[in-house]
This record gives sequence, C-alpha cells and structure tokens, in this order.
Amino acid sequence: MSNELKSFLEGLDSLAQDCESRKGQACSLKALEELRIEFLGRKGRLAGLMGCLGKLENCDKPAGGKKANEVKQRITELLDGWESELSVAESSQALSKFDPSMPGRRPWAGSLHPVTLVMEDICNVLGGLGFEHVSGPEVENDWHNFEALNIPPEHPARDMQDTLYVSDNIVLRTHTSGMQIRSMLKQQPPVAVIAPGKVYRRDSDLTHTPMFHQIEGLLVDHHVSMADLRGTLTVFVRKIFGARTEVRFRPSFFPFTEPSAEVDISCVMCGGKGEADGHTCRVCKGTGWVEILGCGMVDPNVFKSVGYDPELYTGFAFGLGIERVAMLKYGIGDLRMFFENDVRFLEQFA
Ligand code: 2U9
Repeated sequence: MSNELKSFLEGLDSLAQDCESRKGQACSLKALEELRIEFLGRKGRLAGLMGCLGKLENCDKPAGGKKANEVKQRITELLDGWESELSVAESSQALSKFDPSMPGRRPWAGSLHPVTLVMEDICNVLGGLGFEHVSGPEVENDWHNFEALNIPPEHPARDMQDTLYVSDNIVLRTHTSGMQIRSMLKQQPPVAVIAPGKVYRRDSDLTHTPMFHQIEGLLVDHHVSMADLRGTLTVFVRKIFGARTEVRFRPSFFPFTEPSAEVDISCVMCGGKGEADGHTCRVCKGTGWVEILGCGMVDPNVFKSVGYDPELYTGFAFGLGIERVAMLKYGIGDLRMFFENDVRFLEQFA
C-alpha cells in the first residue's frame, strides 16, 4: 500500500470518528443541519478529502473510492439517526407544552335575527290559538291589495306617497291582507288565518323603513263578535308581553274594518306608571300606555268582494308591525338597528 493511499484512508477514518464524537453537539435540528453541512456539504470536509482521491495512483483509486463511499454512508447514517431522535424529542417537547385541560376556543355560532325571533314567537302563540299560517306574493295586484279591502281608487291610502308601484295595476304589497282575501276566496267560513311577511311603503325616516314585517290575523264564522276579538287579543298580548300586561281598546278607523280600534298595552318599560326612577318614562312618554296593534270587525264590503254573505257571517281582523313589537320586547330604541346587520347587535339574540 502506498503512503498516499494509507494517509487518505486514515483521513477518512478520522473523519468518521470525528463525526461520531460530535453527537453531543447535535442538540437541535438546526445544529444538526450545521453538522451535515460541515461534513457532507459541497465545500465540506468529506468533499475536501475527495479532492485527494484524484491525486492517488491509478491502482490505489478503487480502494480509496470504496472507502470514501463507506465513510460517506456511515456519516449519513449517523446524521439521519440523530435527526430522527431529535424530531421525536422536539415534538414531544412541543406536546408537553400543550395543556389539554385548557378550555377550547368556542366556535362562533350564528343567531336568529330579532325580527325572526319575534315573528316565530307570535306565529307560535297564534298557531296555538288555532290560526293557520298562510303566505303569498310580495308583488300584489291592485284588486287584492286595495279594491277587495274596501279601499276604492281615490282613497288616500293609495296615495303615491304611501305605495310603491311596480306598474299602474301592480304594487309592492302595503300589507299582507291580500293573503286573507285569497284564503276567503278558496274556502267558505270558518276561516282562521294568520299572514306574516314583508310589506313595503314609501316611507323612510327615524321610525319608518320602506320595508318592514307585519302579521295580520283574520277570523270569520257565524256570530264572531267584538268580545271574541277583545278576548283573543288580550290572551295574545299577555302571552307575548307577560301575564300582568293591561290592555285597552281605543276607537279608530281602517277602511277594511268597522268598527275599528287601536290596542294599547301597559308600558313594557315602566309597567304603566308613566315614570321610572323619578323620570318620565322614555318609552310611553309618561302616558303609561304604548300602542301595539290595530284591529276591528271585518267591513261587510270586504265580505261582499269575496262572495261571503255579510248577513250570515261576521269576522274580526288585526294587524301589527313586528319591528315595533321587537323594539318594545327587547328595549331597542332605534329602528335602524334591525337593518344594519351589525354582528355586535345581532349576536345578543343568540
Ligand atoms: C282582511 C280584512 C281586514 C287587518 C288590520 C290593522 C287593523 C292595522 C297596522 C298595524 C301596524 C298595519 O303594520 S302596521 O302598520 N294594521 O292596524 N290591520 S285591521 O285587517 C284586515 C285584513 C284582512 C281581509
């Protein structure tokens, strides 16, 4: 064996030994990567030794090359072994910092809109009293929205100021009453229906929006009386606002009912006292009462338009705005809150 080959082989052996002795230095994956570069990198120590392989005698090259490959494989095995040990150690260290007893992050859950909540509440109460739920088009013709409800062509309720017209004869419904007309056209009494839904008016200020939600009810049968109306609505408002709620009826006027009334309930804020903490109540303005709905006995002309005999049948009807009920029920002071879709407002109803 030539001296050159001997010292080449010794150099390779001591490189492998040196690598073995460096185990303690490979204390992190980063430090290990530095070792890999030092020993096996393009400009590393093994590459430096390989430069001498070319200078050996031709007859020594096979033995030198074989040894160089063995040493390269040995160093690679050492480094790979340390790497897998380190990976296990580092991930178990990370796991030891994880505290499974900590409460998890609560997933964000959506909630129903307050208008939907109140609508469902009201529908459930009236459904429980025997009223059937009907729904229909928001784009309505003149006859269903006005004519059949005893609102003749020159009536102020048709005014361009109030109604959103699609064409001469077609409107966005200003109330859900067209649905009760359809129910009566389909069947003979008894009829007991509620029609909830969106309605549209040309109205926009602090207390009015061009679209709002309404629910109307209708009961038609033999001998339906104003006492039935009063009893039904009293039960209804007490289910919605609480058993101690007082109810009063004030005379009013609607084209489709005669007689007509507006219903007030004792103020939800001050309980009817008109003041709270020595201040005039901001909800009822000190009167102790808040208006909640309109109602009346169905006008005989409405029965005539659907072919019911007003001598045989009587009926009551009522209507209320859902946003108004939601404002009173939840103490919301600004109508615009319902339409801004601010999550900070909406998530309070979860
Ligand atoms: C038919 C016959 C009569 C429904 C009625 C009211 C009185 C009423 C308002 C409350 C607030 C509308 O949302 S609001 O602006 N409604 O005061 N509605 S009686 O009368 C009917 C309905 C259908 C066939």
